[in-house]
Amino acid sequence: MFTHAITRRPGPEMVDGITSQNLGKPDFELALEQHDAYCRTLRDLGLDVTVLDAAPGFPDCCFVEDTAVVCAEVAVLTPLGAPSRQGEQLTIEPELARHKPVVRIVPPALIEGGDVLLVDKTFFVGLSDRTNAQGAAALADAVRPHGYDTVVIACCPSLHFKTDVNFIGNDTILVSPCCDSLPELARFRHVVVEDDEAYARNCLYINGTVIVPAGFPKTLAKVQATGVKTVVIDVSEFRKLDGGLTCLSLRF
Ligand code: CIR
Repeated sequence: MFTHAITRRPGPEMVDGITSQNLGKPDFELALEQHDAYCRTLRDLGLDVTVLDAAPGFPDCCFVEDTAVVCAEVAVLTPLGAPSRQGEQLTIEPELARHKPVVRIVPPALIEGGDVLLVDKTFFVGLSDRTNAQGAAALADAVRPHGYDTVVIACCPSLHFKTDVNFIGNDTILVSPCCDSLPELARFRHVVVEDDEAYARNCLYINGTVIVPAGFPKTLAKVQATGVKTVVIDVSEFRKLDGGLTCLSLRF
């Protein structure tokens, strides 16, 4: 069960955030409204939500998921692989320290939270342009004393592992065709999301409800067919920066 979430409002600098999309610049005012709605949804699902102010100098600072990996026992600060985001993890440390003991991973280990999926007591870590093998090993070292296993996966060439794979409850994952046959994921039921709705692979599971991004009817139907409750919200302005639903919060 999650009880808390930390989010961070985007700042006007978000228009200079990193992107691989060709969807235009985000509309800052609309992004603020969508961010408010996102936080409201988490509250409606029972979470105590802390909303931080934007961190000047970090255009991608609203994507807090990448700055840390949090589990029940500890918060692990992650040195981000994107050069313009390096150091961003330190801006979240004071807030995390209010809740958990904090462990810092340091370069040359690099790891972003978007590459880390926690299910029960297992961390699945995808290697990517943002996360290297040293980063995965450092995370494993930080969480092993608390009884967690770490499974390292050399996955598809996507931005993050959770661009391709997300947990939606009932032992089920949403998965890209490319990651569908990974032996490390064989223990799960798979719901394959085809490339025409690739963005919707990044759904967010909160305590029995799956938040699904607006505009992806096939994925919504597939998620609903698993029997789980769903809520749909629009995060179009964050999509313009490659940001999905999971990356807008840290949950614990
Ligand atoms: C970035 O490229 O770092 C941001 N524009 C998007 C980060 C998305 N993070 C995530 O999916 N965990």
